[in-house]
Amino acid sequence: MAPKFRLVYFNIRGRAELTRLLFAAADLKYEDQRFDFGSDQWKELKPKTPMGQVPVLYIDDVALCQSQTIARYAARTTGLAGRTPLEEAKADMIVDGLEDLGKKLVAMFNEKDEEKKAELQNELTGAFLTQFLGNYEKLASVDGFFVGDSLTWADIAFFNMLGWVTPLDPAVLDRFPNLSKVMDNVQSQQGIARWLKERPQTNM
Ligand SMILES: N[C@@H](CCC(=O)N[C@@H](CS)C(=O)NCC(=O)O)C(=O)O
Repeated sequence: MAPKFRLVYFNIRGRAELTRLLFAAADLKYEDQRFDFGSDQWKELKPKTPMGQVPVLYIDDVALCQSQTIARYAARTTGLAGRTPLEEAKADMIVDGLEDLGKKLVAMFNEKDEEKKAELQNELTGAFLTQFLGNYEKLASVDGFFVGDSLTWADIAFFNMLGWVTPLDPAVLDRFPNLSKVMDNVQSQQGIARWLKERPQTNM
């Protein structure tokens, strides 16, 4: 019998959204359990989670935490991890590389001082992104795939991460045709297109 999946997280996209997108791409049914940070539900659950944090994916009674681990498991489960060990490694390389951009985004979003925040944003959307996206452009194919000739979790992870960047600079991908194609490939995938329309609208 197929296992029962339950993904537990706050009511934000945050660190759970990549897994939600992967499940959506494969039309895999799961319970998308959400609660608020300050809720009694979270206070009660926190000590019962493996590392005191969410997201946690419950696979029947097994609790898996660490968002990247969960997403990689979801990618393998849905056939989106790559077809061979080398393809898997290439996809992992793309996903792990996105962490460098993720860290800069988190630092910027968490900055309380408005002047410093603006400085961090300028740095990010300037030289850093130009170089970062220049490298990623070379790693994507003209058909818009990072690995092989079909969608993998690398494409979906890129799409998900760029969702935090495009509100800061909507034209950021204009000079990157391969990456623009990756974005198109992901958002036009049937399950993902449906999820993007129906997912809860949250500001993070
Ligand atoms: N490395 C962990 C970090 C998880 C994490 O920082 N979770 C935050 C929410 S995004 C959390 O649970 N915060 C509440 C708390 O620590 O009490 C992962 O990627 O899953």
